[in-house]
Amino acid sequence: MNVDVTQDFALIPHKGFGFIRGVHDPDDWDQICDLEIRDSDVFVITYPKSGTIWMQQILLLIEAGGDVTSISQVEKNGDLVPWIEVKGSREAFIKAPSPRLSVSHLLSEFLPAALSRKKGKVIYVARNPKDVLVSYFHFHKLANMLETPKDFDDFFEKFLTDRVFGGSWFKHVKTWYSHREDMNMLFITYEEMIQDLSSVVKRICSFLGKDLTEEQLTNVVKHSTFKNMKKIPQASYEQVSVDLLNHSKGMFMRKGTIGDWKNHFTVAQSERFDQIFHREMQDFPLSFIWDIRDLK
Ligand code: PPS
Repeated sequence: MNVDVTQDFALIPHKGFGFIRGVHDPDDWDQICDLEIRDSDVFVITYPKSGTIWMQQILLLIEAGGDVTSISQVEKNGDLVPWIEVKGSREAFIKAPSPRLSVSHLLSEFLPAALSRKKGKVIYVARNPKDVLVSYFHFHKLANMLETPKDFDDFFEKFLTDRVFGGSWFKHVKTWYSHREDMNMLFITYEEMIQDLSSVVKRICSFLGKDLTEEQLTNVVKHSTFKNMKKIPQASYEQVSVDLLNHSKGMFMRKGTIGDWKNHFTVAQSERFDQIFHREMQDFPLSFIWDIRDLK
């Protein structure tokens, strides 16, 4: 990652979205949408903290037929499945051999327009936003490109007023979901992955047209569990330079569960969040699991 971390944490507004100084290059913002897309291209789209690095690991393992040694040559999985919006990725994408696997937190209008002509494939991963908020709060403490929050209450307000990279969680999920018919899109949730990873991996394989043996599927699942990913430095981002992630302040692979928000939200915060959620999502056909005990 060719990023240049600064101490100016104010997001740079561009067409209603805030970019991170030093991490995102203004030259890319209006050019990513013009990229030519191959049918074999795969974009994983997430609001931050919704399962991005988990999907990086799964896609890499599917490509390698479950062989975990395929990632041993790199420092981190993001070298193989880069964020398309991070400086340098766009140029690298143009020259990369197929299949090109990328991740992104951007809104749909910034992504290649060809996706809306059913070129390439999109996997959108959504996570319940209370857990997203908590995960993002902790990530802000270790990520040097993001401002360390004063406290949880302060971050709670920032998240609800869209003053974080990624903007409004509601807008992100809803606008991407609205493209599920015009794009080749698989829409999955983090909670489904927690509930039954094996079924989700099979759905991803079928979506990508990958025909893995039972043994290969078993290995993909085995090497992408939270416990095992934590032991793989490339997957857990433990080898990333301290300039970017300060692991003495927390781990990328933190809890990996559903419902940790209950350990952070006050009753008043939870009720306020619920009200906003119901207002924003009342016409939206997606439901989330908010508590690990609600898994079937
Ligand atoms: S980022 O920075 O936006 O790319 O972060 P992202 O990868 O989207 O989200 C990080 C959260 O995903 C959790 N994670 C997992 N959970 C369960 N199983 C597996 N294998 C897994 N891999 C990553 C990670 O722990 C972060 O969630 P929290 O709640 O902070 O633990």
